[in-house]
Amino acid sequence: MNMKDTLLVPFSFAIDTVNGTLTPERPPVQRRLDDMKTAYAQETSGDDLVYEVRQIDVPTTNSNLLSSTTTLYPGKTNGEYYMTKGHFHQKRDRAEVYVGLSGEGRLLMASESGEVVVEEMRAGSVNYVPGGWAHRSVNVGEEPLVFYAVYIADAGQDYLAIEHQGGFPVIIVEGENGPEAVPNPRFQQA
Ligand code: PAN
Ligand code: ZN
Repeated sequence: MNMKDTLLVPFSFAIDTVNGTLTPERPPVQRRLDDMKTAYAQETSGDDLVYEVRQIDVPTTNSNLLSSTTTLYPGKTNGEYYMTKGHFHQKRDRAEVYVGLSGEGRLLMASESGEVVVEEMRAGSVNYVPGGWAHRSVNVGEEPLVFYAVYIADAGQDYLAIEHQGGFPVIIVEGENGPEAVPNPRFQQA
């Protein structure tokens, strides 16, 4: 590789760990209930803001690392906690690291053959998402869940595969002893 063609100038950002904003500012991508009508076990709608993603752009090559903050607001729709859409990476083998900054959440991970792993997210948690695992984060607390994600920049996001199988194998609902993972009635193994 000719480094002269690919040499980037180093740069730095500061993260506000309570609300996920970046300095210098990056415009957020916003997802509202209306953008995720079919993501939940029961169809939902409304203009409530569910989450915001602020991305630090780099060239989307496999020699760069893309990173972003996600601010996932607290709330529930039909008993299900607010969550991200969730995706496999378009390039299935691309891994990702999530670093929890504030709030309380769960990270749902599911393989293409339907295996499920649920991990906790909070300030200081580090979750490793290996290639081949779809991932969705869920806010189970009363404050915004804020985390920083870093992944190989050519990964891409495949949302359709998750939609086609009716979501993840489990959903996170409020149980008697707090948040619990229960089977997703809409899930159909691909
Ligand atoms: C994250 C997610 C972010 C939003 O940066 O993209 O939390 O979730 P959705 O992309 O599922 O809407 C990530 O996993 N990037 O690959
Ligand atoms: Zn991802």
